[in-house]
Amino acid sequence: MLRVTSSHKYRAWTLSPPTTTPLPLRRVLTMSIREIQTNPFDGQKPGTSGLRKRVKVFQQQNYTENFIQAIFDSIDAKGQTLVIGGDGRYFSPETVQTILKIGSANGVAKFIVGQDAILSTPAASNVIRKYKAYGGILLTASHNPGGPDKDFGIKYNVSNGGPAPENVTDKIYEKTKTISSYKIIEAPPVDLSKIGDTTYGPSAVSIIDSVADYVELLESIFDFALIKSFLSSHKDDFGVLFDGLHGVTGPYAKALFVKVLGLPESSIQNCVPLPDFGNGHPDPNLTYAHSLVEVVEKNNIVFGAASDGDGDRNMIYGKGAFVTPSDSVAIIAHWADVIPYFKKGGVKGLARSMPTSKAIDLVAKKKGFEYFEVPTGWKFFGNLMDAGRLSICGEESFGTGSDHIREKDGLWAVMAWLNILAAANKDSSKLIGINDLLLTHYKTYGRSFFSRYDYEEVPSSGAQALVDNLNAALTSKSLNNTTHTSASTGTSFTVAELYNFAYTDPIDKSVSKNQGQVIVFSDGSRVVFRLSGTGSQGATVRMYVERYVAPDAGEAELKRDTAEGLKGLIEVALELSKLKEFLGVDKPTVIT
Ligand code: G16
Repeated sequence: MLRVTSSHKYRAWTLSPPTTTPLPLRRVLTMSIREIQTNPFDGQKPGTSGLRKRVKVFQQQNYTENFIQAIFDSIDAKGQTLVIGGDGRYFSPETVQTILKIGSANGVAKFIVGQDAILSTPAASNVIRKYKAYGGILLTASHNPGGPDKDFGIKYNVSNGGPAPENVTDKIYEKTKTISSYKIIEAPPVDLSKIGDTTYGPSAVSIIDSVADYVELLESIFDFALIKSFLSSHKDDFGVLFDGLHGVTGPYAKALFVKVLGLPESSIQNCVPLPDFGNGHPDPNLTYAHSLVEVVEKNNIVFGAASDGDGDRNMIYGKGAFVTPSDSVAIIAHWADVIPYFKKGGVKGLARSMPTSKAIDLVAKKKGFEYFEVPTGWKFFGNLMDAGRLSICGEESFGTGSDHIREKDGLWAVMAWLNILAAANKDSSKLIGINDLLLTHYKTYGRSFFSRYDYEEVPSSGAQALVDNLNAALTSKSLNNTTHTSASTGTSFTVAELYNFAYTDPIDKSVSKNQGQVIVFSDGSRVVFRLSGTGSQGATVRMYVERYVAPDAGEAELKRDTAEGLKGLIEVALELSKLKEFLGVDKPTVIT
């Protein structure tokens, strides 16, 4: 039976009752717009990278709808093209349909959607840029676990392909506080499994291959011929293993490693994306990427790498060789001219997030590049890139990338390392591996020992008390000039300065305050305390420690184990901050 309904924007025919059969491609339906009454939910404030909560929170009636309507109320997407993608985690397919319904009701002209709701975060950034979309909505909680009892996330990206800046996310949050209704189209779900175009009420929907555009992009950046020839001439002494941790990168890795580079299928593992990531924690670090570490060690693999749930993070790990993300980006910056993209376009500038070690600053100084220190959050790099002042940047949180897109890019970093190793080995009679590159780098620039301690899901009150105590010491200057000695190493550290990091964006002059408490010691060592903005439960406290040793410190010192190199400083940092006392915990949940 057909009935006529009136809508705010136009009159249309609708099917009644609505069918749940997927809408076949090319079938044209006209649909009505309904306005549904709703009430605001507390706490829909996007964090470091979008709104991340437990799936069950998103599943509450109207919770997801409210947030999506708040996005549309904060942007002007009428008549525009919007990209939808994500890491394929649990609750993604249904949320894509919700976005289509609400987006269409809000006047979006066209949706570009990754097949099966899949588009890695870097791939989505590329699609937004390549097809000149107005923006995109990414369904991901990144490295957080997935599944019915785990996490989901929604993130809005703007037309440069990068995460929305704070003025946009603040606006979205304000809208969520007062929302009273959302607009929606009554329509059967779109079949997300078939590539092709269809119309959907007043909008068009284009389901695209999730992988092809991204592979084409990387082929335009790296010297794949060189990498391929290096790998084929080192079949016996340069094993490669990529671990997708059952995140979104599986199909991308298969295309790159197996199809483009011609490596065997055994060079990739855990490369089938699963909605719950195989019940794992898709975070490429030494704790959670143990599947990679174990196989690399057991099979003597020279080059291993892993990426996270949505494909923007990376870890480089070969047999007996771990590269900290801070060193990784510094090394990529140092070797940039062997990568065709930078050889052709030059390096415009370098940057890191504040807690990331200063290793990349040293490269910038030596090579005469401009460099920046921004708050934690990839969104802070975007303006600098758009202004043509930043080419390569990274974060200690396993994020590395460049201005080829506006997100960090896990597979880009892995290919950068392969390109660099291929170039380094070009005229070498002996195989140069990861540790050789690290040592050469330390001998040139010195080494920044770096580690991060995470205290996950601790009570918010304890975390706040820790921060308040540091702020009190900042105001009273009570810690300044005090000397602290590590009981186990006997090393002393004198506090030179304590400050709360604030950032003024050099391009739009926007100010971001309260970005972490920094304690600087007289020898240049640093300790930073920050509350994470990506957790979904309680609070997560991060403690970052950094100690620099000069290039002439001697090989033994430059090659020292990280934990040993930082032992004294960590002890002093814990004592100074009274962290254990405030958080009521003895040990960190994760050490990276
Ligand atoms: C996000 C941001 C990164 C940030 C990381 C950790 O990464 O994009 O810029 O460094 O979170 O943030 P926090 O310390 O606040 O938890 P991802 O990979 O989770 O999107």
